Amino acid sequence: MTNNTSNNQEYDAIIVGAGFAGLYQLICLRDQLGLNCLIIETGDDVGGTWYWNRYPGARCDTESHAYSYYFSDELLKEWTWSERYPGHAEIRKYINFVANKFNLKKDILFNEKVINAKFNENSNNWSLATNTGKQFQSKFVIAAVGCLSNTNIPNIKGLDSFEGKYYHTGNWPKTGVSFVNKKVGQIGTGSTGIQAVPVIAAEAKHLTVFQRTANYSIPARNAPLSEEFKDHVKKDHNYYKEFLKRTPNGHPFEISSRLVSDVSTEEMNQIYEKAWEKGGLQFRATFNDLVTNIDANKTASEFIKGKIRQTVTNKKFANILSDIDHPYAGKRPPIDSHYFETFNRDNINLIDLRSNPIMHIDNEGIQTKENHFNLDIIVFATGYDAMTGPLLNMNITGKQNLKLKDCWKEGPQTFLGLQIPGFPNLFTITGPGSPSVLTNMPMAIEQHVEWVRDCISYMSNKNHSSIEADQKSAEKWGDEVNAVANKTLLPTVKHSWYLGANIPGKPQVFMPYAGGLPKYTEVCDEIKNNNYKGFKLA
Ligand code: N01
Repeated sequence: MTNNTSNNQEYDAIIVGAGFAGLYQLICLRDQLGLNCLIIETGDDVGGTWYWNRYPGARCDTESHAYSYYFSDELLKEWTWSERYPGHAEIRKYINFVANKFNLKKDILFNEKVINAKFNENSNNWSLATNTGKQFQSKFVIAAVGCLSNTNIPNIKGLDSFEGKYYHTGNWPKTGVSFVNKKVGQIGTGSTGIQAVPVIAAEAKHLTVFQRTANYSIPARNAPLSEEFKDHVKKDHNYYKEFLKRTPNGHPFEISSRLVSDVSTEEMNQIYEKAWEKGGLQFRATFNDLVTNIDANKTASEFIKGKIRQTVTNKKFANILSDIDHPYAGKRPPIDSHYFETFNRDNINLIDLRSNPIMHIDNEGIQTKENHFNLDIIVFATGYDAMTGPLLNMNITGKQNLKLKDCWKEGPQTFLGLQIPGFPNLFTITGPGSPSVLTNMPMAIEQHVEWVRDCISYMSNKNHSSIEADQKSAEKWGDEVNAVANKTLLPTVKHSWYLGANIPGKPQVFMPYAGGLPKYTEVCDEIKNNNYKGFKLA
């Protein structure tokens, strides 16, 4: 890959990150508005989250026909997914296909990480610096850095002394990792850990899973797509384009309007059974009140716990796995391929860290309160400093020397997750305060990217050189984000990464907007149609 840019260049717009968001932003600003743009990307290729997440079993849990760009009919006709849920390698193929089709790589600077971004009030532009000392100037900066790109390896005493190898799932070696004849320990049982366990156990000599919080999971029922379905998606993509925009989470299924109390227990169980057989995230769409009413939620939670107990034959493991302390879908609900069944293998062990916590790591492995585990490889499926981490990592300084890390010491404050008061001409794609991680990401990304494009186009037409979120608008939006979240069960799960609770010392604030993508889009459109009311234009 060539880096065809010289040092200290000036751009109309610099986009940070070459994932789904950054690539589409480049198309919008460069090809549609004719701006002089550059993407700066840490990796050596496009892909964003899928560039880094190559761990065993890594697969998207949005169905492939929805996990696509919808802005180009031509692209929708040209690309064909092979499976119900796309694997990480196929997604990288797709995103490379897009980058090549739109000739994007020539405007991407790879292998450079933005480590500083500073707004210059006199010249009304941004200075960016990278880890290799390169400097750039740009009128606009668009942070397309992803919500889950700042990996979290917990600070466990003695990790440095471990003589085996250790890896974080979100920074997986491109060359892969062989588990053949290895004793492996995996810490973490979130969406990632649940995908990794069956694949690692199938290859390794032995796998020990260290679980802190037991988790729900629904079978994904992944399978190759039939030729009929592939044809249907190509022929009817306009139907999905409209559908995905009107459904709250941007997924390709209807959310039922019925409440749990509308049906008999027998009917309810039949509905859950059918959804379990069908598999996937639509399990949570079986009833309208699963994420808002704790009694309704308990019925789903108990159903899944029952399935875990039926599946896992070792009673001790079954109890550890089904001892779940929070409502179903209160945390991000995982889907899996034979996760619970894997605990019936004879080369797996499960440790409940709540009763038997990790004390330290030594040269040979992991020491818990009660046992020592000799290991060759430790896999950290321990998640991310989500949403705010990737932005704070850029060391952003706004007007009057305002540091983002100081502004956000009590938690993130944004207007619509798109802009931060005090940081003019900086846009954040799927930033905190936007639907982002609660939706099918490409849908949320397209909406944001197009909003930013239209905003910059408006500024150019009206001869504005600067836009900045108004402080009061951001405060009001923060209240709205909280109010909407509080109508759901999501903020009640105190160990959720949605609240930043997985990172010691991180302020605990519910970060995504839970009101759904259609409602959010309506708010954004109204602001746009009112000449960007709530933003200061100059
Ligand atoms: O991370 P997580 P993830 N000691 O934070 C445990 C998306 N995603 O990478 O629950 C011991 O959810 C932690 O325990 P606890 C999706 O949005 C998408 O799995 O904090 N354990 C938990 O079990 C998802 O939600 C896809 O008590 C520790 C696990 O590590 C998000 O990424 C696929 C620990 C971390 O779970 C993040 O998922 C995969 C410690 N010190 C992921 N620290 C798609 O398919 C943490 N843990 C699109």
